[in-house]
Amino acid sequence: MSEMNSAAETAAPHRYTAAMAADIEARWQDFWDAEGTYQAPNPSGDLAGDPAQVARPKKFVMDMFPYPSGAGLHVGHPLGYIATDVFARHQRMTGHNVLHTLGFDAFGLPAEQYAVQTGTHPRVSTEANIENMKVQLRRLGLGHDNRRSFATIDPDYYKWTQWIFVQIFNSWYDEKADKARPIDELVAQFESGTREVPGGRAWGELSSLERADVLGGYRLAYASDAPVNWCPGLGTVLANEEVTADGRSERGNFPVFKAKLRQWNMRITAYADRLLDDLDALDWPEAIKLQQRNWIGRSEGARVDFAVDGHDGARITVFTTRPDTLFGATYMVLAPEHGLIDSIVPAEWPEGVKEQWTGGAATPAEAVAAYRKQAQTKSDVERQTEHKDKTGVFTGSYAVNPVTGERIPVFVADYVLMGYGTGAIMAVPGQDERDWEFAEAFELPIVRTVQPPEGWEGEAFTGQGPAINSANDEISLNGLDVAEAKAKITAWLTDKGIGEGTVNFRLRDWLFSRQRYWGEPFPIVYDEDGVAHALPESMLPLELPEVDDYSPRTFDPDDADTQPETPLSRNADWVNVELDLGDGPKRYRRETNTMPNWAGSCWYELRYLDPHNSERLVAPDIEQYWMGPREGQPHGGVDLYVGGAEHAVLHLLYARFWSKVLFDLGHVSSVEPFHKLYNQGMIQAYVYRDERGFPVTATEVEERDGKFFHDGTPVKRELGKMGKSLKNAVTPDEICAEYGADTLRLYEMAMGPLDVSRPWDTRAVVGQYRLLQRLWRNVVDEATGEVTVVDGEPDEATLRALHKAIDGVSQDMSAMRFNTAIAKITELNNHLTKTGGPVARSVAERLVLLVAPLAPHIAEELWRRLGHTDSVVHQDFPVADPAYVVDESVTCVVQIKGKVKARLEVSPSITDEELEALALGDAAVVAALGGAGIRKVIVRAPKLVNIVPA
Ligand code: ANZ
Repeated sequence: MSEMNSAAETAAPHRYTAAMAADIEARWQDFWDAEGTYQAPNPSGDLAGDPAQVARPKKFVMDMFPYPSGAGLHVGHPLGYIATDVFARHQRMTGHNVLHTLGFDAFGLPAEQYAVQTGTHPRVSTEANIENMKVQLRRLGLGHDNRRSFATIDPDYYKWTQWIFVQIFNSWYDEKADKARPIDELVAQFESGTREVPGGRAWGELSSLERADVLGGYRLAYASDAPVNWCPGLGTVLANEEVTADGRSERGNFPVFKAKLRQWNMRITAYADRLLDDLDALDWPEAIKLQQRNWIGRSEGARVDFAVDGHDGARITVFTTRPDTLFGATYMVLAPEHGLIDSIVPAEWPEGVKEQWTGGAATPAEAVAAYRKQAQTKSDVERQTEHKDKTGVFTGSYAVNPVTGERIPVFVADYVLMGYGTGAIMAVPGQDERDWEFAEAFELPIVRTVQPPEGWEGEAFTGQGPAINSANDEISLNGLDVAEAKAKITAWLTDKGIGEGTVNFRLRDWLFSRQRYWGEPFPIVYDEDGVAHALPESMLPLELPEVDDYSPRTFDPDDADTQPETPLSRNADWVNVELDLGDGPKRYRRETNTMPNWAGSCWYELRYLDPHNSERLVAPDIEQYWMGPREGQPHGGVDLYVGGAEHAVLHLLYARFWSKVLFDLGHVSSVEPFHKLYNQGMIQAYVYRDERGFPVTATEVEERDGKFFHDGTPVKRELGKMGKSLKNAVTPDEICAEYGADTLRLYEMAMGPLDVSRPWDTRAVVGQYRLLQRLWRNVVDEATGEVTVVDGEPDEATLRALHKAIDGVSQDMSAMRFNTAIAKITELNNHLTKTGGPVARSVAERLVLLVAPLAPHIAEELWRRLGHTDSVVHQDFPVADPAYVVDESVTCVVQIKGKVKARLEVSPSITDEELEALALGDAAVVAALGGAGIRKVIVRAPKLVNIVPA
């Protein structure tokens, strides 16, 4: 601190300074901890408490919990935490039982990568990071119920993550009941014969392996050999959501390949419809709902079967959204990974094959093999990029168009994806742009089946119009519009048994295993036949074994032909075990994959409710109390969930899915985890780059005449993220040391609307510091430290200023407009400063209460100095007296034909009808009208009346 300040401190020893803020803040933080000020009582269990508080309406306010990174927090991180804290504090002061706490999402790749680099165990580094972050967070004065905090790596926590996995594994989706049910109920149906066993044999005749296979087709968690995203550079497979648009790993930016590997999946697709439908009743930003809808990607269409010419019984089933165009299907395409290809490829090229169809290969098999290899290195997005040159090879086989009877060539081409629909399409160049491009490149026939507008030539027509060229002896679509034609052909196909209407989703099942060490072990063992068994609850948690070598085996990032090796598989003692799963001791082999880092965040809201329960995930009455459905929240859920918009799909979709499974199985009463979602903006920071484009340390940059210099050389300024790598990180610790946490909190909340991104400006922080100094001065004498407030009534102007502020701040707090709340508090405080003289106690106290959610330490201190012995945290928020809120009168302008003829002083709450009557009765108006009739009166109460004479 500067010398000037210390001089001022001698003159005013009781001024609010950084040193005083530090003292106040530390003192009250200790007090709150000791008193358990922020503890939210549960209705029962070990956290039960004051029944009067439990009887209040509940508010469950939650943040997206942090990943405890080694770099610690910069000032951008706590933006959301401060906002939820302010909101929660206001809710507490308006009669709610508020649950607010924070845990840590602590499994995942970065900890493991850091551990590999430094040679420390990920648990050691992660726990140290958590401790460090807790210290940083505590300094901010966040009102968390610390009894409820945990980290996802705590065995007491992941026991229940594993337990939920077991519930999911042990259930199936009953389409008829439209919900998940225990798998035992399915087995009972197979046993009794009320449900036919796929394959047609009796359940009793199947071996245990065959039964396991059948059930695997139903379980909501199942292992399967499917093409997955294999990332040799990370040594693990990845979920679709973790692969970027250009086919690389989101983390590390390594190439990702399609590889066939046996992996665990979650059947999230069973919930596609419900995940879509239930979005409607959620109070979420529309943009996020839209992203989820697009990700789920529901599309209506039809399945159509095509016979393969010369291959008895072989069928290619396609999914199409345009069955009406069937008469125009002039060729077909299979995705390179399609399982049927090998069985339809003939030994020789058939006669009449065009040269560009063969890819220059001697046989169809060679052409297909070469093409497949090349396709493997491309991401789905690359393969689907519009107007890219279309590639493909002919399989040598023909299918039969079921309505035209024509033989149409079957191609393999990468613009068709295996992961969508059936991985096969009927190609209709006349109506589909991609098919048109392919047909041109491969000289395939084009038949239009929808009449394009006059003069339309040289490209596909994807619009609406009457069907043409679409008739045979049995059916004609000609003349029908697209919707009618779709309905007619779908009915015809269904009737013939070669197709039916279907709904297709873009959503895929969730790839759930990772070849990593630092994740939850699967509670799964395999018996000698390779059948998977879930561990019983008594064997949970299955703890991660201590291993010496927890680094994943990574490979040349570009080598697609590698195979993952799981770190857990290297520990033979842990992997091979003898267990009694109810039928005597037997040898088993443990699953050696671990769960993805999303698992722990799929259900953490529930554990906050009942964090120490060792018998259940959460006690039902406690879950119902905090999460259960209620008026306006038909699906239940957290009342406010705040976090970044980057989690729009992954975390929020996965958490919704788990919630629904737990609901179906009767473990929770809420169908949705998060009723209201709010995305805070980002705190951005200036990045300064030198000539070569490298960032230079932001604090060393000087500004001269709007130009920026580092060490005398010019640098460029741009707005970017904040972080160590861009050399522009500012830590909350620095700001707390320089001004105090209350100033930091106010500054972050005052920067702008919460949902908008804003640039950090350290030089502007002092503005909020000054506000707190003026607030202090309005209550405390800086020279003596005495409280200066006086008893007695304030003047009318002050009462108006006070109640207007109370009214405005109350509304702003509920709507999370903290920046405008601060502006109103500032206005009131300035009014008091300007008025001069001691402030009336009743005004000072209410001002302190208004400030309390935003700057809790100084508010607590002033509250105490004002003579109160109880904490400010649980006081009632002030209520505005409406009599002082309204302006006494406003001026209304009365116009005739746009010209002002009169001004009326009216009440601001006057209605349109009252105002119209008043205006028409006004003497000046009557005179100006001069007896002319009135055609129209436009009234905008309370400020304007516009009269149009006849
Ligand atoms: C014939 C057709 C004619 C099609 C036409 C479109 C227009 P959405 O809306 O995204 O569901 N398709 C189906 N499976 C595919 C796959 N695995 N890879 C690439 N394309 C695939 O799109 C469905 C349409 O995309 C389907 O309807 C199919 O082409 C294509 F005038 O069938 B259509």
